[in-house]
Amino acid sequence: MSQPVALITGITGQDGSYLAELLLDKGYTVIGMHRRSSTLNFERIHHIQDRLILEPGDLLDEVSMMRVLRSYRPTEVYNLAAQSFVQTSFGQPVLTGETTALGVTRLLDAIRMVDPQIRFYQASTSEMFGKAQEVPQSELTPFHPRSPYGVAKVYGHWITINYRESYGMHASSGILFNHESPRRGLEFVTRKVTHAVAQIALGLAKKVTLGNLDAQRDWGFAGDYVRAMWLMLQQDEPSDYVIATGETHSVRELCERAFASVDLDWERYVEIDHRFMRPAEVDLLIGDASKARNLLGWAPMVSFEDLIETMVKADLALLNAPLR
Ligand code: NDP
Ligand code: GDR
Repeated sequence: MSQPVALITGITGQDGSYLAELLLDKGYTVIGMHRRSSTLNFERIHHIQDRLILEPGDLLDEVSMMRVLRSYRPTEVYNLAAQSFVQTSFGQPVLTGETTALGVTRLLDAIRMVDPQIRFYQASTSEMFGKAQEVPQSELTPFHPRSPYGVAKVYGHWITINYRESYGMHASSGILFNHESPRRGLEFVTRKVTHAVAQIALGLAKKVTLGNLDAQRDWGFAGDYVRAMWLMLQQDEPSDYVIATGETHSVRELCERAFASVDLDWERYVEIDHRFMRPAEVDLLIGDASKARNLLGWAPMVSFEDLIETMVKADLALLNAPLR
């Protein structure tokens, strides 16, 4: 059998790097689409760069996606690219809509024209539940997004279903709850905290400034979650799946846990700044991943406690400290 070929958009992001590793290990030829920038941002894929085919392209530019699809004829496309930071979506709602919502249509339509047999994965999100109508949230929970990002992702989710229903495409959506790792962007709260903890432990900073400590999230490990993406595209039928741990923790607990891992009391170092509060907040997310467990055989393997400890250790190592 010939080698399977996968295209990943958002290859330079957290999930793109873990998914690329997984697919390479499975023997795929991996094409990574990245957008042009004046400085290279391949830090997350540096270690596998010589095994990847990297092609410039942008979700804002359908022509670039058609070109990549025609050149490499992938059998699977994973759409991980997005303006993914919720806070930024309040300041740049139109760009967020162009990329995170309409970008999905551009890619789906390019696939439809080049080869509608290509299997497609859309990176949907628990942010679509927003002001959740029920707890825990499953595939059947109604959406009530609370940010331009969440609204854009609802569009991306429904256009994926629409292309599935209209053109019979094998298009699936993973409704993934928050997932983190040492490769998480520094602006997201877990990494912001673990990086600050490492800096404080090493005497490089004195405090960390946060927003809403009461927000609760269902945090898992990104490496576990990309496995679910791949499993979705191996099914005979396309569908939508919630991927979550089923456990929730507050930002306050995150701080407690992260500071405790270097024997510090978080209350001495955390300050509140209203700049980090959002115009509308998602208060409580907790996912019910029973469908994925039953149909995909998927389960998370890394606990919240281990995840946070690993992230703190990685940040200490990054700042060149001896591991504790
Ligand atoms: P990141 O923010 O780490 O990565 C986003 C990627 O999208 C980057 O590679 C970025 O490129 C790329 N990108 C942004 N805009 C464009 C564009 N116009 N054209 C092409 N590429 C673009 O996100 P994650 O890896 O954490 O998340 C992956 C996907 O999953 C996203 O769609 C996110 O919204 C979604 N998601 C994430 C969850 C999480 O907890 N991590 C949970 C649920 C969904 P560049 O490096 O150049 O900025
Ligand atoms: P989220 O992640 O918005 O859930 O989106 P983020 O880590 O940004 O926020 C989580 C919660 O923490 C609160 N918070 C802070 N957040 C940030 N970033 N910085 C702070 O200083 C801070 N203080 C408190 C937030 O208010 C929020 O309630 C992530 C992204 O990866 C999305 O792309 C993805 O879809 C969802 O997870 C699931």
